[in-house]
Amino acid sequence: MTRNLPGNLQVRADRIADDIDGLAGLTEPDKPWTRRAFTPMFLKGRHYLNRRFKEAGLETRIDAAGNLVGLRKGKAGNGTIMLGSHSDTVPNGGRFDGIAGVAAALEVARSLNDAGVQLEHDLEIVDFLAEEVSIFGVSCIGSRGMLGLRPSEWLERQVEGVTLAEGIRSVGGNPALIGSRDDIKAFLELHIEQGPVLENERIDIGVVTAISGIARIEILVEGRADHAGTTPMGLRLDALSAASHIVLGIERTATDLSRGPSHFAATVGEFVMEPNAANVVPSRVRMLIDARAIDRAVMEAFSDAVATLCVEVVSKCGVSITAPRRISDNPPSLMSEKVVALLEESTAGLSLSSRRMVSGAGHDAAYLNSAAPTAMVFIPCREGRSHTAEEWAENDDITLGAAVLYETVLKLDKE
Ligand code: HGY
Ligand code: MN
Ligand code: MN
Repeated sequence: MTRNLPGNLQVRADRIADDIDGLAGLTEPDKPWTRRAFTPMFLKGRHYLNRRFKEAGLETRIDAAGNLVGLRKGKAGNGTIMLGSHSDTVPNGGRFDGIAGVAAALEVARSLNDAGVQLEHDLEIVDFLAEEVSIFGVSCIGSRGMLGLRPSEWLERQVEGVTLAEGIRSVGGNPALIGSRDDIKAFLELHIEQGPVLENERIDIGVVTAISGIARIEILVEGRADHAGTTPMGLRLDALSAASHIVLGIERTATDLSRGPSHFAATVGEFVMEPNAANVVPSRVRMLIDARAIDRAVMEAFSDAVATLCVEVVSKCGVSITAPRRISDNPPSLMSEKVVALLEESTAGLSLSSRRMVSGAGHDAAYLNSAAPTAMVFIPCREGRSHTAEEWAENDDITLGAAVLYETVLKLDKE
């Protein structure tokens, strides 16, 4: 929803728009908007941001984990207030997922300069490396790396002949160094909601109280390749039809669990069948479930239900199914009540409406939360759509969110 911005905002909408558009101009040409981590296009985005960070008077560096960090010095020795998000995208993703948070954070730094404010604390503006699931199949590589939370075995993951360690080096990081930060006073991340609540309820700001845990569960279904024309229906071991029973069972279970008191969602996001030939009975299916829960007990209930479903499908279809394997399992992250309250104070001070909410999406903030009091600012996005080229957020809404960040940095700085 466009609006008339209050006249007394410290932050400027035009500069935010310039950065959103500047990054939107850097996308794989035939797949708007795509700027995947570890690609030449991503490095073009980094080059753009590095220039804009410097223009804002920030001292820039690439840390060992591969994050772009812009430092605005405060008075020595009081620690760091950190703002940031990510500039990498999913394929054919949006112009705002992550990017809005980096642009808003950068605008806070510029606006503090305009106001001649010297903070007690250092301020860091961060573009975290590879928040999205990249070619290496894992997410939040930079934020985990910054805090020593990146599993060491990830570095040897090799895709298209490149290891993750080489990928981190390619953006200027040093994977041999284990990250650790004990100086972060607080972390704030602005992000588009990626859901419809704020728009539907016509609320300006979402204050995030928890970030869902994310489990990714792999299931392999082994059938038997046979001639599609001659094999009697009753004698087939059709891996695809067996997998279909599992997929529909997952949808039923997730829908039931989503009607419970806390957020739950699950999707079979990756699905590969073999040999994928019209006249061959499918012999094998690999599927990857992405499941999100705020309540661990609900995630375990889902996981148990999937295991039971697989046993039922084996006896029904005669195929063999490997036990569902959790290839990643990140716990939910409860935000700092103190920082949540400061965000609400800032929002009220700006005469903006706000509501508390949880995040079904994962964010770098989930990891920063292990090192510092952390909370997030959500802003509305059109029809709640995200991870699609149709993703859209109004620049005025991003600007209001940036104003909330600005006011909250000032409050944190005085503590
Ligand atoms: O998948 C997520 O939740 C985030 O958008 N990376
Ligand atoms: Mn995303
Ligand atoms: Mn994101």
